[in-house]
Amino acid sequence: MTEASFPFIAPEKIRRMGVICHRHADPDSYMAAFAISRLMGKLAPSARVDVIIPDGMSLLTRRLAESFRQEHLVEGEGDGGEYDLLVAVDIGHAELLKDWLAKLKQSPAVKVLVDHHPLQEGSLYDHMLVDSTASSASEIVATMYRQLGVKAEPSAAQALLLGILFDSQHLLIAKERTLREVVRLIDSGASIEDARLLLRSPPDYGEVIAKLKSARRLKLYRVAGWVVVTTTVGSFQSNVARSLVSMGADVAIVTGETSGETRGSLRANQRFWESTKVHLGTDVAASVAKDQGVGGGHPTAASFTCAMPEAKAGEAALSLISSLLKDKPAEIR
Ligand SMILES: [Mn+2]
Repeated sequence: MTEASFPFIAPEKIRRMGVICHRHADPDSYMAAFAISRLMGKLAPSARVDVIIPDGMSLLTRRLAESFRQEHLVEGEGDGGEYDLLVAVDIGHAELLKDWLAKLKQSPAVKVLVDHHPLQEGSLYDHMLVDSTASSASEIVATMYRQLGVKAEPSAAQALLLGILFDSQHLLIAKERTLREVVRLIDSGASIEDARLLLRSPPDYGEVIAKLKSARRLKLYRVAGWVVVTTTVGSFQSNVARSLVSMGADVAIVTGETSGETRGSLRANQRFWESTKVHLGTDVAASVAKDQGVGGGHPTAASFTCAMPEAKAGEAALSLISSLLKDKPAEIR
């Protein structure tokens, strides 16, 4: 399936379409959806395009969405209207569609997935533009524009650059092809300086406290020569895990109970992934949550929710990683 066949349905048959983000939409998901809606403005000018936010946006996304306004933004349920085309973007696990998973299943629309997460549930969709080697969903959308021969207008180019910067750690993990797409977006009118400024957030002291408190509760382990840390915190699990890896941990396991369930966030550095090939998404998060929750993600960044208490969930992830590394965790005191 190639990007050039998008939208897989005759444009004149599209009266209304929806572009669905994942729950707690991040900038990559929102910006990719925004750019798809602009793309449809060129491919099917008479179609009404809704950008659908099934269950909230991150604070940063909310702020960015002020500058990248969507004429038809549907938050939550929607009006029950019929869609001819539904495009899900940056979804990862289908559960992240929340209430829209059932709507997607029941809808007679042509269903398309645009994603850079490893494919977990393909049977939902009629067509898939999935490339887990792409930096971001936004990069895939940039490729769609190029292969369809549609020039991105400056606001769409800027949106895609924001999505790519957000998901690639400001290009730190960008591959050559990502950089080539970035240069093309700049040629279409995007500004990398503006994008960096827009992504900069004022400090959130809730997050600062969460990070420092979880540092106080940190447990350190040596596993097959790697430094693995575990901690618990009630919110900001992914931010905490990311900052522990930037402090030098090879793997961070952060779990916390919120509203009746345990959320876990796992991060590793690139060196860990390259030398061990332990994939935090498919090997760890998915198996920890198996039978009692959902989990998945990327090789070095993954998350899960489950019914285990927070400490148990952390231990389960640690023992799974240890067994994959064929070693026992030795606590460093
Ligand atoms: Mn993404």
